[in-house]
Amino acid sequence: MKARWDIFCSVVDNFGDIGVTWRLARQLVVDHGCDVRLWVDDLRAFERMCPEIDVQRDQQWQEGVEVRHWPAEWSETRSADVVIAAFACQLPPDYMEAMAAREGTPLWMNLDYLSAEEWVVGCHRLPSVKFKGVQKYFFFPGFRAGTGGLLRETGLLEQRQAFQQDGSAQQEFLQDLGVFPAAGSRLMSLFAYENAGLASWLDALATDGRATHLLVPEGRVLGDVQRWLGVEGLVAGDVHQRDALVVQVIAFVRQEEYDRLLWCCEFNAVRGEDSFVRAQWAGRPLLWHIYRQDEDIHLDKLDAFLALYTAALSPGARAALIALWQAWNTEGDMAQPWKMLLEHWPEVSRHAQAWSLEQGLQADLATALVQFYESWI
Ligand code: TRH
Repeated sequence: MKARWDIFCSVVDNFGDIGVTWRLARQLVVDHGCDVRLWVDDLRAFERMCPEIDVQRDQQWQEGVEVRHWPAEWSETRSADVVIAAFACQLPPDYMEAMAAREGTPLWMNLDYLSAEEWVVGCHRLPSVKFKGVQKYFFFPGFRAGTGGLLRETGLLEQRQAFQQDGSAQQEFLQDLGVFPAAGSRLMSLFAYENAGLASWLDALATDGRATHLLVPEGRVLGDVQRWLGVEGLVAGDVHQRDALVVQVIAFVRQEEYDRLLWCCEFNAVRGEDSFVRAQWAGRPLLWHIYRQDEDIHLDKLDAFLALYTAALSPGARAALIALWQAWNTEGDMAQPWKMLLEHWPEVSRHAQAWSLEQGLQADLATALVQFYESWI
């Protein structure tokens, strides 16, 4: 009999919580034949990346996943075989009672945040709290052997490579988005939080010897883009040129299209968790705007990733990449590090490709979860 999974997602802010759980839910259905219910407390955030979502409905099916609105007032529900609380969200107390009352004990896991830090390996799959005999486990995604790996759909890298080798497929995709970059220009994407360092980067791009076409999905960074352009009320479809730089605002697209967008670009600025991983699968150089945390603990996470990611680079390329990422995450001056990075572009590009293939050798997160469940029963 198919295993039944319940995934609980509380949308704290932004799109990462729903982005990760929606991707995981679909993959469990498509790649592993599981029965999945995805409980989401905010269907509006979900609708942005999956426009078919009907925000009025408490129960609906999307791509083989049973999507349930997680109501403030919980009504009695039987527990599944496997229960995932995403990002330490608290399950409804009545649901926990249902887990404890169930004949066969369910496997209960907390799906944690992604981090490249070393301690993650030691904590992955460890028991956490217990509720009336039901044991909860930590499950950590990660880049290192001994972690739960990264979300990666079956065949993703092959699809990406085929698309990147198919110039007309890329052109058609971009045309559908209304994107027509000038021949020879460097296509880049920018998905970021507010960042006071942006102006110095845009200045550098505008005065660069090579033209850049920068795609900016609607979102939090638009205020800084507007300030730099000296305009107001930017919306999807707007295109502005300043010297060598064309800035184009595009609509927030569905997740699959966002992947293709990343695959088309020579360089991607991404943020949070899920877009960060997707940019790595794109096999192209990237810049990460990490989600800011209290007491700057996010900077430790940033350093841990940089240490892993740049380990195989030459000293010059490593220094350039680290300088750029650190400037971006401290809202510093981007001009000099960007110029340094351009000097190492071929190496950094080759490395992005090699990194994606190397990470692709690890078991993906959904498979690791299924394997954990199978070894547990
Ligand atoms: O939206 P985010 O900033 O989410 C963050 C992080 O997950 C962070 O770790 C968490 O603590 C915080 O939320 C609460 O960035 P992230 O993780 O990249 O999620 C964005 C999602 O949006 C991702 O699934 C990709 C998707 N997306 C689209 O589907 N279409 C688009 O056009 C764009 C730009 C993104």
